[in-house]
Amino acid sequence: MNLLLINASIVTMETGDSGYQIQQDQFIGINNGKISQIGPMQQRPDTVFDQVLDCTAKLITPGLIDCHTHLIFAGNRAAEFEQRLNGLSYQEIARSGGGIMATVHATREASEQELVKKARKRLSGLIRDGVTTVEIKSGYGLTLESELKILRAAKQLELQTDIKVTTTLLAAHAVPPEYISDADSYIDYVCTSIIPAAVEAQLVDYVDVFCEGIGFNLEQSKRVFSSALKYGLGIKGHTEQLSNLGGSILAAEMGASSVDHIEYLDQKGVEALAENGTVATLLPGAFYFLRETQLPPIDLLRKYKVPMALATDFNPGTSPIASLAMIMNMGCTLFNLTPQETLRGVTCNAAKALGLEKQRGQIKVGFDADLCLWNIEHPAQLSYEIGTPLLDLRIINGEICND
Ligand code: DI6
Ligand code: FE
Repeated sequence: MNLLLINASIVTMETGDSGYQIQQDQFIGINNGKISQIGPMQQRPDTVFDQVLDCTAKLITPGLIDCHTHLIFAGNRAAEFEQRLNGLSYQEIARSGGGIMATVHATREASEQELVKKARKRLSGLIRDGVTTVEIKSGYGLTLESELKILRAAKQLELQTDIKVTTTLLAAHAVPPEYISDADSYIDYVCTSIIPAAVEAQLVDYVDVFCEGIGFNLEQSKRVFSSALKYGLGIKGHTEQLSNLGGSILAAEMGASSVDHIEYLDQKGVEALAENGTVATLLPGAFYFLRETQLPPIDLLRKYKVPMALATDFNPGTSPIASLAMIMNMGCTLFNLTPQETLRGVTCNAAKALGLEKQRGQIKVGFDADLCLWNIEHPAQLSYEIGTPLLDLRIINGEICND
């Protein structure tokens, strides 16, 4: 199956500023799911293609990548939202057994099929906004069986839809009730039982840790990362979200592909990211929903040329926002990112956060033919307009998606 796109206006997102410039009157040839040729229409190939798509009046970008979600869980936390509006803090609710643990209880009760069904609805919001790849974390099971159930549900989602899924084991998300006064023993269990089982079942690409006062300390985080690396998995961290424990430096020095949230990251932390090629993943949805005031160090990240990714962090407690368009707008309005930076954040830099920078996130010969056709004139519209469906269609592995 091959496909030829003609009369295309494309934004390639290749490195350098030119990647954001609109290139008019282009063709894109696609063979076997990969981009095989790109060029001006005058040089359109005369070989026969199975299908030709006229892209007049459309703008084409790489398919969008949501590189940080917790899409799979049961229950909802609207009551807790209400408690917060009545004066309790996120940390207070967590310490009193609500928060992440409330979702853990509901998720343990749910069947794999129920979890898939609920996640498909949430995913439809991301698809509406042009997502073609999504990262999905476990972390609402906190037992071997239930963490694997969540990862299997993530894999099911990939089989049942056209979306590409990267899976991340976040068993170190919170201390479960079974280990409540013994976090170290829980970390033993994560390292010696859950990680090996997830590897054995081929369910996991990355391992993540919530390194925070209400999560796990540096020493515990280090043990989890070491265990992941021993099994050949990638690592990433929820770090410096609510305080600065030094988790980002630890993760970066151990080779993390990204550190995520990072509102409290300081200069030393930014330097560590720059030195180790670690992506800074910004999550303005959680910042907004928790009404945080501490801004991530955007100017320092720019100064040190740290690639910035942007993601929904979709989850029931701090970011129940299944819209990447909304998040791109928040990236601009709350974090002062430019529309060029937000688009990089959900294409090339998001690909890098998932170790996929040589395959996805740019329109480039040899890359996966994952594309979005938009009914827009300028790429800044993707960060500007909220709620209007701007997407015409998505192409994944060279196949036109019908949704
Ligand atoms: N940080 C977050 O913002 C989410 N997880 C994390 O480590 C929140 C998870 C939740 O409240 O359910
Ligand atoms: Fe998260």
